[in-house]
Amino acid sequence: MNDFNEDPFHLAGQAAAAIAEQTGVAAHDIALVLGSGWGEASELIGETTHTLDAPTLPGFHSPAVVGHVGTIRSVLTPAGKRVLVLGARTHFYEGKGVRSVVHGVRTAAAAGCTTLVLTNGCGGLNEAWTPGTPVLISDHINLTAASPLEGPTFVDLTDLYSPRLRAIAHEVDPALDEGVYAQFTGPHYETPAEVQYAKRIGADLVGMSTALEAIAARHAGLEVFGISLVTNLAAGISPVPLSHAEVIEAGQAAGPRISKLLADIVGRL
Ligand code: 8IG
Repeated sequence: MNDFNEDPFHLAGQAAAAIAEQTGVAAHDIALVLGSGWGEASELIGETTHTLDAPTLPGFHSPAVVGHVGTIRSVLTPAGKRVLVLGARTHFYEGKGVRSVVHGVRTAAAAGCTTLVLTNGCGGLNEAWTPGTPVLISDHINLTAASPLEGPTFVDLTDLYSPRLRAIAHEVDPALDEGVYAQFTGPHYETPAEVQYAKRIGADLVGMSTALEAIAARHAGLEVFGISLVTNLAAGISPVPLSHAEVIEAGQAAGPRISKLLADIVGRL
């Protein structure tokens, strides 16, 4: 069942070739991964010229979660940039392997992208971040005990989340806070004790994506930008237990505001 018995970079090249062929766009500039709560953001970024069904492309699977979108779009911005919008994130908890998790990122790199924008929905450890608050990712802690890199690939991750791109985001919204994102494996949410552990090791945000993709992106030479939508206070921070319905609801309520924010940021990249 796994397409990844062969070289993952070769498979990404095949997917990129299929994207170029189906869109007629030889090279894209920016890749955008849409996480929970960010689904409508691509409408404001520009004109969608092509919509591809992700699972028809080499190496892509159908998304596992309601609220996640299984399409890949080519969007033309007013500034003339080509954005490859990946709505089909594969999560580590799906058990398809790390190669599957980072296939979209590697495909984007093979499709010519030089910038990667990662978005996600996550839990917040800072009580001031009410559900619906966007937070820039300044760094990450990878708690998956996995890496997308295989063999002696000693990639430097200093400044993984580009200070240059974070400065651009701050120009768009000077009030944006920054935080360290901890990627847990999921699919369960954390226990309150795990949230306290995350806090003590320096995390501000907890989620189930992004870190592995950012590592693969750096290895592929992409400049990385990450932004989280705090859709809930992490377990134990709030007295109320978490529900997936609430997470979706907080994302929907924040939708228009964060879509505009993201479009303004992408418009300046
Ligand atoms: I949305 O509280 C969302 N995703 N690990 N913890 C983790 N992932 C999340 C959370 C959360 N909220």
